[in-house]
Amino acid sequence: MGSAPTMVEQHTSREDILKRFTTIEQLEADTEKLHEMACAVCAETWADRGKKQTPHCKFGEDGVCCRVCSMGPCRITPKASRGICGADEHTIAGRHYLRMATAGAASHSDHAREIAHVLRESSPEGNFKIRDEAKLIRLAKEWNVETEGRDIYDVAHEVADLGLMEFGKPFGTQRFLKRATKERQELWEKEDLAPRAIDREVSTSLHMTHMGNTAEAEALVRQSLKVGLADGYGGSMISTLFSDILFGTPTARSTEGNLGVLEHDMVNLIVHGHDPVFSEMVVLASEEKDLQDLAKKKGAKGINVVGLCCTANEVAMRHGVRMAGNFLQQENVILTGAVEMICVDVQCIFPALGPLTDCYHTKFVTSSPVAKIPRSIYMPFGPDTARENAREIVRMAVDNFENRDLGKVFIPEHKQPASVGYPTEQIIYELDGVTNSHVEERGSYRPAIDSIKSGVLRGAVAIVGCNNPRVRPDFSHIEIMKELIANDILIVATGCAAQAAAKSGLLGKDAKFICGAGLRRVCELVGIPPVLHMGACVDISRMMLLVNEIAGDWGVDVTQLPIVGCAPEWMSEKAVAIANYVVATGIDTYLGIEPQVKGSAQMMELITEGTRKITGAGYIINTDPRELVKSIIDGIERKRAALGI
Ligand code: BF8
Ligand code: SF4
Repeated sequence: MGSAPTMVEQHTSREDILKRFTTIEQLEADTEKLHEMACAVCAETWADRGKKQTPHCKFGEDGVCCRVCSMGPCRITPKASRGICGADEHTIAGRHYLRMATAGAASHSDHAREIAHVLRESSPEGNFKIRDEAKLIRLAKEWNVETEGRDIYDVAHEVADLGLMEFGKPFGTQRFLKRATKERQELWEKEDLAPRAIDREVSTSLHMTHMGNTAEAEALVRQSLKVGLADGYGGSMISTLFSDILFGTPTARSTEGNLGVLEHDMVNLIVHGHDPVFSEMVVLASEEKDLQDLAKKKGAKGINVVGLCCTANEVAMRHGVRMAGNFLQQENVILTGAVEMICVDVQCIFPALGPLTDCYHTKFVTSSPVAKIPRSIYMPFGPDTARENAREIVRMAVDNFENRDLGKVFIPEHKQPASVGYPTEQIIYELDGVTNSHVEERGSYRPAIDSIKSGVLRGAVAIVGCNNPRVRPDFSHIEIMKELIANDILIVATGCAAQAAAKSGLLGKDAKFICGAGLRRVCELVGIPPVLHMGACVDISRMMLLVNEIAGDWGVDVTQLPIVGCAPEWMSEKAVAIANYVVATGIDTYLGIEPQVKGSAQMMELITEGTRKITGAGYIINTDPRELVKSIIDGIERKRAALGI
């Protein structure tokens, strides 16, 4: 249970409270100083490259440049309303949009497949063991796998095999669709949106967008929803649940976020990317005594492993590993001059890290054949050799400590306390505490639903996605979150959005002091922050489970809930896949960056209004964060009014 505010807290002014947070201006000043230091060593940053890339190509921005065959590239202009084959702007923009969603779904799902293979290789003596048996047994029962009297690893291997079949099975649809409400399942069947094997949907999408196939924009948007669902209820959900089984279901824990987590007197080792198989092992290796001793022998106080991007979220919520920052912070960590090594697995890794690390003593290690990057040290990482690989990586970082050039070191001091690790189970456990003080009996959605019905909480928003230099990075995340919590709207966050919250202090318990009275009361009663960290981007699948269960318990369709999604600064193709499965689930999705389809009026209509006729939800797009947050609040209030609450 959380504690009541102390006298001091009750009498502290809002201005004093606000001083406890790191402001966007402070975050920007740190970045600016680091970027100046980059200039001094002739290094380039995203800001330099961004200047050279603007103004962006208008055809690309509008989605009306096609290069899917070598008769092209073809561009739609006032003079040329069709490409050589006759494709118009709607076809071209629609195909591009579907290809983005497809690449996103493929990326999440390939990551999931790796984890499924690791689960298949798990063994009591091996590098990867089963850490959440109860979750494995529940899933085995859901999938009709015999559990009675069997060795837990036999069960795990059979579950892994079934999981792997989800990628390529010739018949049937995704198993996890059954976790959605009955209404959603029926709708997906009726609208032919229920995804078959994940690889099948990826292949079909590429087939549809090949020269000379689908030209109808609506069909391309429908397939975007379907391939999105193959991600959300296929790849991402498999990744999340199998990771929980292998590495443990996260629980609430304390950590810190922002560049101030780097240490002057320790070996700083950054883990960056997405796949927890790699980062888990590096974290464990860094704790081994002989490597810690080696660090001391080299003059360091120890080994400081910190995370970046979604890997940071994975290891923070399972080990409390501190988070150095999000996507656009990946160059900043190198620019501090205090990082011995940045080791990466897959996705969202700037190729710029190669030339940048050349300007510093920092070693840049890549570990996956999926993400080989020039000017990195490639050290392939496999389940059998994982511990040895991880030890070698850590040893290399430790050995590099003596090469740190103190003249190049600047570590910004800002960091914030953060509570992380709120998967679905933890959120329900915590929110059930609003009325149920019996810790061991908690697990009902009722108090959460009642808090929303009574208006103590007006609703909930999932804030997700990347940061993006097209807008003022992190500004939209932070401003939108502050405004929502001030309006008694609970936030769940993942990915780089969650990291933006961590950097500013919004994952800390002080954030309750800038909430509306209702949300503050809930935070105080149960001791949670108003922005709940749910994990990495694949963990948006956790959010899908949460909304489906709440809708089922409430007895309404998902579209009726005062719950929406928001990606204020999204940039990646994975975000397009996510947005599609969120909309397919019936959840309105507010975007602060325009999808690159503006050159097609039909596509703009389809993604904002057209999907609404199919799934009951669509995009609301506004590049002004103040207007975007206002439309979110209005949207939530409209849903409340329609429910009569
Ligand atoms: O998968 S939020 S920049 S790190 S894509 Fe990438 Fe975007 Fe960050 Fe995680 Ni998600
Ligand atoms: Fe041009 Fe059509 Fe080829 Fe695209 S598919 S490049 S529009 S000819």
